[in-house]
Amino acid sequence: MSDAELSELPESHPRYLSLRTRHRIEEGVEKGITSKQGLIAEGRGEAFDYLLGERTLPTADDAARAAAAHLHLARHPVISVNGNVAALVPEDVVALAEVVDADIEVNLFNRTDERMRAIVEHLREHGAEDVKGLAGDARIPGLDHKRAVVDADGIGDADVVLVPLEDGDRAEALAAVGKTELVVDLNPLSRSARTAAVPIVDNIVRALPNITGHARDLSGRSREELQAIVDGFEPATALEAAESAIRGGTLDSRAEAPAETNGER
Ligand code: PTJ
Repeated sequence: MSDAELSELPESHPRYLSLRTRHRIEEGVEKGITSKQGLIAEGRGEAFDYLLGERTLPTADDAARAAAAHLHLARHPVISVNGNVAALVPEDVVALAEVVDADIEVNLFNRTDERMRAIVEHLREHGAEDVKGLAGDARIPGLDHKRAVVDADGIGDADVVLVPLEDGDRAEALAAVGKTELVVDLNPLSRSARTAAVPIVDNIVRALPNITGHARDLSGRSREELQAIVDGFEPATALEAAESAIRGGTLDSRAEAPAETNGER
Protein backbone atom coordinates (compact mmCIF):
# COMPACT_ATOMS: atom_id res chain seq x y z
CA MET A 1 0.00 0.00 0.00
CA SER A 2 1.38 3.42 -0.98
CA ASP A 3 1.38 6.60 1.16
CA ALA A 4 -1.33 8.02 -1.13
CA GLU A 5 -3.55 4.93 -0.75
CA LEU A 6 -3.15 5.03 3.04
CA SER A 7 -3.96 8.73 3.22
CA GLU A 8 -7.20 8.05 1.31
CA LEU A 9 -8.25 5.24 3.64
CA PRO A 10 -10.93 6.52 6.07
CA GLU A 11 -10.16 5.99 9.76
CA SER A 12 -13.56 4.31 9.97
CA HIS A 13 -12.31 1.48 7.74
CA PRO A 14 -12.55 -1.70 9.83
CA ARG A 15 -8.93 -2.61 9.03
CA TYR A 16 -7.55 0.95 9.31
CA LEU A 17 -5.25 0.36 12.27
CA SER A 18 -4.03 -2.97 10.95
CA LEU A 19 -3.31 -1.50 7.50
CA ARG A 20 -1.52 1.50 9.01
CA THR A 21 0.64 -0.82 11.12
CA ARG A 22 1.44 -2.94 8.08
CA HIS A 23 2.34 0.18 6.15
CA ARG A 24 4.84 1.20 8.83
CA ILE A 25 6.54 -2.18 8.49
CA GLU A 26 6.64 -1.80 4.69
CA GLU A 27 8.24 1.62 5.11
CA GLY A 28 10.71 0.13 7.59
CA VAL A 29 11.83 -2.40 4.99
CA GLU A 30 12.15 0.32 2.35
CA LYS A 31 14.28 2.43 4.69
CA GLY A 32 16.56 -0.49 5.54
CA ILE A 33 15.37 -0.59 9.16
CA THR A 34 13.19 -3.68 9.17
CA SER A 35 14.41 -7.03 7.85
CA LYS A 36 12.48 -9.11 5.34
CA GLN A 37 11.93 -11.60 8.16
CA GLY A 38 10.28 -8.72 9.95
CA LEU A 39 7.50 -8.82 7.35
CA ILE A 40 6.87 -12.46 8.16
CA ALA A 41 6.92 -11.74 11.89
CA GLU A 42 4.35 -8.97 11.36
CA GLY A 43 2.06 -11.35 9.47
CA ARG A 44 2.25 -13.88 12.25
CA GLY A 45 1.60 -11.20 14.85
CA GLU A 46 -1.42 -9.93 12.90
CA ALA A 47 -2.96 -13.39 12.86
CA PHE A 48 -2.69 -13.73 16.64
CA ASP A 49 -3.98 -10.20 17.12
CA TYR A 50 -6.97 -10.91 14.89
CA LEU A 51 -7.86 -13.92 17.02
CA LEU A 52 -7.47 -11.85 20.20
CA GLY A 53 -9.99 -9.38 18.78
CA GLU A 54 -7.32 -6.67 18.37
CA ARG A 55 -7.82 -5.54 21.95
CA THR A 56 -5.83 -5.46 25.13
CA LEU A 57 -6.97 -8.25 27.42
CA PRO A 58 -7.38 -7.32 31.11
CA THR A 59 -4.52 -9.73 31.90
CA ALA A 60 -2.30 -7.98 29.32
CA ASP A 61 -3.15 -4.70 31.01
CA ASP A 62 -2.13 -6.21 34.39
CA ALA A 63 1.11 -7.36 32.74
CA ALA A 64 1.74 -3.85 31.38
CA ARG A 65 1.29 -2.46 34.89
CA ALA A 66 3.65 -5.07 36.37
CA ALA A 67 6.19 -4.23 33.65
CA ALA A 68 5.93 -0.53 34.52
CA ALA A 69 6.52 -1.34 38.21
CA HIS A 70 9.58 -3.48 37.30
CA LEU A 71 10.99 -0.65 35.19
CA HIS A 72 10.58 1.85 38.07
CA LEU A 73 12.23 -0.55 40.53
CA ALA A 74 15.16 -1.39 38.23
CA ARG A 75 18.73 -0.29 38.92
CA HIS A 76 19.41 -0.08 35.18
CA PRO A 77 16.45 -0.67 32.85
CA VAL A 78 17.04 -1.01 29.10
CA ILE A 79 14.52 -1.06 26.25
CA SER A 80 15.79 -3.32 23.48
CA VAL A 81 14.80 -2.23 19.97
CA ASN A 82 14.78 -4.37 16.83
CA GLY A 83 13.79 -3.57 13.26
CA ASN A 84 10.05 -4.13 13.77
CA VAL A 85 9.87 -2.11 16.97
CA ALA A 86 11.81 0.77 15.40
CA ALA A 87 9.43 0.87 12.44
CA LEU A 88 6.22 0.53 14.46
CA VAL A 89 6.65 2.53 17.65
CA PRO A 90 9.76 4.74 17.66
CA GLU A 91 8.07 7.65 19.42
CA ASP A 92 6.56 5.36 22.07
CA VAL A 93 9.98 3.84 22.82
CA VAL A 94 11.39 7.33 23.41
CA ALA A 95 8.42 8.35 25.60
CA LEU A 96 8.66 5.23 27.79
CA ALA A 97 12.44 5.57 28.17
CA GLU A 98 11.96 9.12 29.42
CA VAL A 99 9.29 8.22 31.98
CA VAL A 100 11.23 5.32 33.56
CA ASP A 101 14.72 6.70 32.88
CA ALA A 102 15.73 3.68 30.77
CA ASP A 103 18.45 3.30 28.18
CA ILE A 104 17.45 2.47 24.61
CA GLU A 105 19.60 -0.13 22.87
CA VAL A 106 19.35 -1.43 19.31
CA ASN A 107 19.79 -5.20 19.41
CA LEU A 108 19.17 -7.16 16.23
CA PHE A 109 18.55 -10.75 15.31
CA ASN A 110 19.90 -10.08 11.79
CA ARG A 111 22.64 -7.64 12.79
CA THR A 112 24.43 -5.64 10.10
CA ASP A 113 26.31 -2.37 10.62
CA GLU A 114 24.10 -0.68 8.05
CA ARG A 115 20.85 -1.62 9.77
CA MET A 116 22.26 -0.77 13.21
CA ARG A 117 23.17 2.73 12.03
CA ALA A 118 19.87 3.24 10.18
CA ILE A 119 17.86 2.30 13.29
CA VAL A 120 19.95 4.48 15.61
CA GLU A 121 19.44 7.41 13.20
CA HIS A 122 15.68 6.68 12.93
CA LEU A 123 15.31 6.70 16.72
CA ARG A 124 17.22 9.97 16.95
CA GLU A 125 14.88 11.47 14.35
CA HIS A 126 12.05 10.50 16.71
CA GLY A 127 13.58 12.28 19.69
CA ALA A 128 15.99 9.77 21.24
CA GLU A 129 19.16 11.42 22.52
CA ASP A 130 21.46 8.60 23.49
CA VAL A 131 20.95 5.30 21.67
CA LYS A 132 23.15 2.35 22.59
CA GLY A 133 24.04 -0.69 20.53
CA LEU A 134 26.75 0.50 18.17
CA ALA A 135 29.64 -0.23 20.57
CA GLY A 136 28.83 -3.95 20.67
CA ASP A 137 31.60 -4.55 23.20
CA ALA A 138 29.98 -7.36 25.22
CA ARG A 139 28.39 -10.74 24.56
CA ILE A 140 25.44 -12.66 25.94
CA PRO A 141 26.85 -16.13 26.64
CA GLY A 142 25.27 -19.14 24.96
CA LEU A 143 24.37 -17.53 21.62
CA ASP A 144 26.04 -17.56 18.25
CA HIS A 145 28.18 -14.56 17.33
CA LYS A 146 26.04 -11.73 15.99
CA ARG A 147 22.87 -12.24 17.98
CA ALA A 148 24.96 -12.21 21.17
CA VAL A 149 26.39 -8.73 20.64
CA VAL A 150 25.32 -6.07 23.16
CA ASP A 151 26.81 -2.95 24.76
CA ALA A 152 28.69 -3.56 28.02
CA ASP A 153 27.17 -0.43 29.57
CA GLY A 154 23.72 -1.16 28.08
CA ILE A 155 22.05 -4.56 28.03
CA GLY A 156 25.32 -6.01 29.34
CA ASP A 157 24.87 -4.08 32.60
CA ALA A 158 21.05 -4.03 32.75
CA ASP A 159 19.08 -5.78 35.48
CA VAL A 160 15.72 -5.35 33.72
CA VAL A 161 15.32 -5.53 29.93
CA LEU A 162 12.15 -4.89 27.94
CA VAL A 163 12.44 -7.09 24.87
CA PRO A 164 9.56 -6.74 22.44
CA LEU A 165 9.18 -9.31 19.62
CA GLU A 166 12.25 -11.23 20.64
CA ASP A 167 13.42 -14.52 19.21
CA GLY A 168 13.18 -17.40 21.68
CA ASP A 169 16.88 -18.28 21.88
CA ARG A 170 17.97 -14.83 22.88
CA ALA A 171 15.12 -14.45 25.35
CA GLU A 172 16.27 -17.66 27.03
CA ALA A 173 19.93 -16.57 26.97
CA LEU A 174 19.12 -13.22 28.60
CA ALA A 175 17.09 -14.93 31.29
CA ALA A 176 19.91 -17.43 31.85
CA VAL A 177 22.30 -14.60 32.80
CA GLY A 178 19.83 -13.44 35.44
CA LYS A 179 18.22 -10.46 33.74
CA THR A 180 14.57 -9.80 34.43
CA GLU A 181 12.83 -9.92 31.07
CA LEU A 182 9.69 -8.07 30.17
CA VAL A 183 8.48 -9.43 26.84
CA VAL A 184 5.84 -8.11 24.44
CA ASP A 185 4.74 -10.89 22.10
CA LEU A 186 1.35 -11.68 20.60
CA ASN A 187 2.07 -15.40 20.69
CA PRO A 188 1.47 -16.73 24.21
CA LEU A 189 3.11 -20.03 23.22
CA SER A 190 6.40 -18.50 22.08
CA ARG A 191 9.51 -19.31 24.10
CA SER A 192 10.07 -15.59 24.65
CA ALA A 193 6.69 -15.16 26.29
CA ARG A 194 7.14 -18.32 28.35
CA THR A 195 10.61 -17.29 29.53
CA ALA A 196 9.59 -13.80 30.58
CA ALA A 197 9.11 -12.63 34.15
CA VAL A 198 6.35 -10.51 32.61
CA PRO A 199 4.84 -11.67 29.30
CA ILE A 200 2.66 -8.96 27.77
CA VAL A 201 0.55 -10.73 25.15
CA ASP A 202 -0.55 -7.69 23.20
CA ASN A 203 0.30 -5.80 20.03
CA ILE A 204 3.35 -3.61 20.54
CA VAL A 205 1.40 -0.67 19.11
CA ARG A 206 -1.02 -0.90 22.06
CA ALA A 207 1.34 -2.32 24.67
CA LEU A 208 4.05 0.34 24.68
CA PRO A 209 1.75 3.36 25.18
CA ASN A 210 -0.09 1.31 27.80
CA ILE A 211 3.11 0.54 29.76
CA THR A 212 4.02 4.24 29.56
CA GLY A 213 0.58 5.23 30.88
CA HIS A 214 0.98 2.86 33.84
CA ALA A 215 4.55 4.08 34.40
CA ARG A 216 3.30 7.69 34.60
CA ASP A 217 0.57 6.62 36.99
CA LEU A 218 3.08 4.77 39.19
CA SER A 219 5.66 7.56 39.26
CA GLY A 220 6.47 8.55 42.82
CA ARG A 221 4.99 5.37 44.39
CA SER A 222 7.01 3.78 47.19
CA ARG A 223 9.24 0.78 46.47
CA GLU A 224 6.95 -1.30 48.70
CA GLU A 225 3.92 -0.43 46.58
CA LEU A 226 5.77 -1.16 43.35
CA GLN A 227 7.08 -4.45 44.73
CA ALA A 228 3.54 -5.45 45.72
CA ILE A 229 2.41 -4.93 42.09
CA VAL A 230 5.35 -7.02 40.84
CA ASP A 231 4.67 -9.78 43.40
CA GLY A 232 0.95 -9.84 42.62
CA PHE A 233 1.49 -10.57 38.92
CA GLU A 234 1.39 -14.21 37.80
CA PRO A 235 2.88 -14.87 34.36
CA ALA A 236 1.24 -18.29 34.00
CA THR A 237 -2.22 -16.82 34.55
CA ALA A 238 -1.63 -14.13 31.92
CA LEU A 239 -0.38 -16.69 29.39
CA GLU A 240 -3.32 -19.02 30.04
CA ALA A 241 -5.84 -16.19 29.64
CA ALA A 242 -4.30 -15.14 26.32
CA GLU A 243 -4.17 -18.68 24.99
CA SER A 244 -7.75 -19.30 26.01
CA ALA A 245 -8.90 -16.02 24.35
CA ILE A 246 -7.14 -17.03 21.14
CA ARG A 247 -8.40 -20.62 21.10
CA GLY A 248 -11.91 -19.93 22.36
CA GLY A 249 -12.56 -16.42 21.07
CA THR A 250 -15.88 -15.86 19.36
CA LEU A 251 -14.73 -12.93 17.23
CA ASP A 252 -17.96 -11.22 18.36
CA SER A 253 -16.27 -7.83 18.23
CA ARG A 254 -15.99 -8.30 14.47
CA ALA A 255 -19.57 -9.39 13.85
CA GLU A 256 -20.61 -5.80 13.26
CA ALA A 257 -17.92 -5.04 10.69
CA PRO A 258 -19.30 -4.39 7.21
CA ALA A 259 -18.96 -7.27 4.77
CA GLU A 260 -17.28 -4.97 2.24
CA THR A 261 -13.74 -4.52 3.57
CA ASN A 262 -11.60 -4.25 0.51
CA GLY A 263 -10.61 -7.89 0.66
CA GLU A 264 -8.72 -7.32 3.87
CA ARG A 265 -10.62 -9.75 6.07
O1 PTJ B 1 15.10 -6.71 13.42
P1 PTJ B 1 15.70 -8.04 13.78
O2 PTJ B 1 16.81 -8.44 12.86
O3 PTJ B 1 16.13 -8.09 15.21
O4 PTJ B 1 14.55 -9.15 13.60
C1 PTJ B 1 13.31 -9.01 14.27
C2 PTJ B 1 12.40 -10.24 14.05
C3 PTJ B 1 11.03 -9.91 14.67
C4 PTJ B 1 12.23 -10.47 12.55
C5 PTJ B 1 13.05 -11.46 14.72
O5 PTJ B 1 13.27 -11.20 16.08
C6 PTJ B 1 12.20 -12.70 14.55
O6 PTJ B 1 12.35 -13.45 13.58
O7 PTJ B 1 11.29 -12.89 15.49
P2 PTJ B 1 10.25 -14.12 15.44
O8 PTJ B 1 10.94 -15.36 15.92
O9 PTJ B 1 9.50 -14.10 14.17
O10 PTJ B 1 9.26 -13.69 16.60
C7 PTJ B 1 8.51 -12.53 16.54
C8 PTJ B 1 7.32 -12.69 17.51
O11 PTJ B 1 6.71 -11.42 17.62
C9 PTJ B 1 6.25 -13.66 17.02
O12 PTJ B 1 5.84 -14.47 18.11
C10 PTJ B 1 5.08 -12.76 16.58
O13 PTJ B 1 3.82 -13.34 16.84
C11 PTJ B 1 5.29 -11.54 17.47
N1 PTJ B 1 4.81 -10.30 16.88
C12 PTJ B 1 4.86 -9.91 15.58
N2 PTJ B 1 4.34 -8.68 15.42
C13 PTJ B 1 4.00 -8.25 16.65
C14 PTJ B 1 4.31 -9.29 17.60
N3 PTJ B 1 4.10 -9.15 18.91
C15 PTJ B 1 3.58 -7.98 19.34
N4 PTJ B 1 3.28 -6.95 18.49
C16 PTJ B 1 3.46 -7.05 17.17
N5 PTJ B 1 3.13 -6.04 16.35
